Amino acid sequence: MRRLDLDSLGSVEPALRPRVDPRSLGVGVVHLGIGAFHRAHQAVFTEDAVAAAGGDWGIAGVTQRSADVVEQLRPQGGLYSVLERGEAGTALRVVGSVRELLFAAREGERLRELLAAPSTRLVTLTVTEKGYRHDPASRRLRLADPEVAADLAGRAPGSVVGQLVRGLQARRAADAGPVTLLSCDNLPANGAVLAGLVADFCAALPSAEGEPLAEWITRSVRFPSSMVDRIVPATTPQDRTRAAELLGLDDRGVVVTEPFRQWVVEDDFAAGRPAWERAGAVLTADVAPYEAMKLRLLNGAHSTLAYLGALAGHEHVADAMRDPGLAEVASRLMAEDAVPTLAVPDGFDLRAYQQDLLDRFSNPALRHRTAQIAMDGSQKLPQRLLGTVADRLAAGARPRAACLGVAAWMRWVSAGRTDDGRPVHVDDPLAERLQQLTAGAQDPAAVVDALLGLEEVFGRELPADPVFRELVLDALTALSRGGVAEAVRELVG
Ligand code: CS2
Repeated sequence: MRRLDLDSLGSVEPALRPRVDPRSLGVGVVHLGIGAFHRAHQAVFTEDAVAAAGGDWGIAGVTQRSADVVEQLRPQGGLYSVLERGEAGTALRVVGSVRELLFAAREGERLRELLAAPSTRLVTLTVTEKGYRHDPASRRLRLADPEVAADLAGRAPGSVVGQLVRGLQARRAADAGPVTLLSCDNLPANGAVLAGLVADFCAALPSAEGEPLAEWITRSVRFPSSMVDRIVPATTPQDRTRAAELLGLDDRGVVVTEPFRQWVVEDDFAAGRPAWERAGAVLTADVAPYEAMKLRLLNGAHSTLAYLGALAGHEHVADAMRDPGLAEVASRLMAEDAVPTLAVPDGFDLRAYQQDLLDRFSNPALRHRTAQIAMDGSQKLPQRLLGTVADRLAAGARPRAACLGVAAWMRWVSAGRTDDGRPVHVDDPLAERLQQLTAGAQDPAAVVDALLGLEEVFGRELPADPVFRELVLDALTALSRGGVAEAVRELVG
């Protein structure tokens, strides 16, 4: 079958083609971390914004860890399809907003050149929580991280923050003007966090180099925050086959997603932006209420369903949702624990939002693996569950569902096996530490105490709270004794 590219695009049904002529689109955005999420989210919003209001906002997509996406998309002229799978059926569109691809490890020079180009006015990021190389509890850059330390010593940068700071240094030297750095990762106050990490990196440089750079950054660079939302599971061979049927072409870069998409962006840009509001995004002065709502309700419930579901032998989130006990845990976590901690914008219907989340999780057309969401828990727990727990404890409440989520993570990283005896692979930047800490732990109390000692995850206050320890220990004890079934029964009856 012929491959999708700029020449074969003419054979695709017109309604499925990009909404902007890719050949006419110049690059204005550099995106770090061009995985499936970016291609199904910001790249779609950007194409629709340009279709509605114009602008040279084509994207140069940078991969960090592997060259796979470059190899998939470069021969296709950056084109790929987005396959939307909902209850009502499947839809496909080809997206053309990605105009250039590079693999940072091999093309660092080109990355620096792009970051220093006056035509680049926006740098966006989806590098996942661990890509920031910070301590989630303190939100400071881990200066001792080997990648960060090597970047500080002056090699061609390998960490995201190193790449950004060296790029900004080149931009300042080239007098290329202001630019905006927009984080699109699932971290609270992601813009402020990124600004802080860039400042931490500058402060660790020799002062003659770091100080004037930091001063220029303060004047010339904006770091708005944003809340992103779209469920994007890993693409399966079945998705590729389905896309080929709809396209009549072979597309190696297909991404699969749900019909829903949402983007709330703090409207604070140094050098313009695409008219994303014309594509359905919300541009606002304060993203914080939306962020907290999304991280605590969607991601908090997602992670809880992922750990409990994976331990109980459910391969996908929709399978876990078919288990009435697990669906009830998700719904109580939201309604009883998270909702009371949220201050939502006026007129926002939180009840409908929670129901929509349960429906989205139950979408049987999406094969979203629980093991995929279970990854990197040490980087996800604070903003997804621990914030909720801390706020509820401070209010004198007992957030049992959220503590069950924390205990399920503890079980996942310490038990080595699922309830039915299948081996667990812990994929986490702290995997080795987690393993060492819990290796000698003989009983649930020892596991809880060992893991609560992880200050970079739990901070100092929570581990010292006796109610928190008690709730997590009760849940972990039930998980160890009678598996997910018993722990869920204890919570929901
Ligand atoms: C998921 C998210 O993998 C995960 O940890 O919880 O990627 C989730 O699907 C998105 O945040 C939805 O917007």
